[in-house]
Amino acid sequence: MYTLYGFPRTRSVRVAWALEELGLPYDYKCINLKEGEQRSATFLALNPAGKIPTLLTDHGPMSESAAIVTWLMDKHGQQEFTPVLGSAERMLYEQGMHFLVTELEQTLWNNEKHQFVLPEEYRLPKMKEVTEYEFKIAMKTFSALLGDKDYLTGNLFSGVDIVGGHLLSWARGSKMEFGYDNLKAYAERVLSRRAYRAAWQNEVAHSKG
Ligand SMILES: N[C@@H](CCC(=O)N[C@@H](CS)C(=O)NCC(=O)O)C(=O)O
Repeated sequence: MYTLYGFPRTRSVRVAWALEELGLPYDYKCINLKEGEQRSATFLALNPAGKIPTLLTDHGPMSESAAIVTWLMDKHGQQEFTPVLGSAERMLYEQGMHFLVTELEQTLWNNEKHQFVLPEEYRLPKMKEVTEYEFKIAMKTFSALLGDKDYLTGNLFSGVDIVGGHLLSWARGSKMEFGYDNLKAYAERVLSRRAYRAAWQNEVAHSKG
């Protein structure tokens, strides 16, 4: 059984969501980021970066949320949640995943880093304006990549939509508006999935215990 180290309202929901979609049971261990538990020696032994999500697998600990989602889907999802390697859909999957984590995510992440994540002496007030500008450009690309498809690779929901859906929910939480009708409909479609709600609720429930 997998063990997922996470904390509510973070990227760990991506991994919990993938596990829920796949119907895999997992142990959830809350690493309280507010109390600095990610910097404990025990946790650093699992992930030297001191970050969640971290997934304990039969092959050892794995980090990087987007990679974990793809690995889990490839291993357990067969063709349901992950397009076949080398297929046209897999091309769209890889393109979408890399765009999301290297282009779109960075605008949201830098926006937060310069407001409350970085030590105060490294925060640049101008970055809010810069990241909002870059966010708009990235959303234009996201809307174009989705086009009139239901999901990023076509008709089937896959791991890349977990990351895409999570980023749209993150954008809403950061009050970053996106005015594209196809993205609004996509956000509803993806974020209304049972597995997403279950993952979210499970993380919140464990953080209180
Ligand atoms: N690229 C990594 C980013 C992981 C990351 O930055 N996680 C944050 C929570 S969303 C974290 O653990 N922060 C704690 C810290 O940096 O001290 C991923 O996608 O997994």
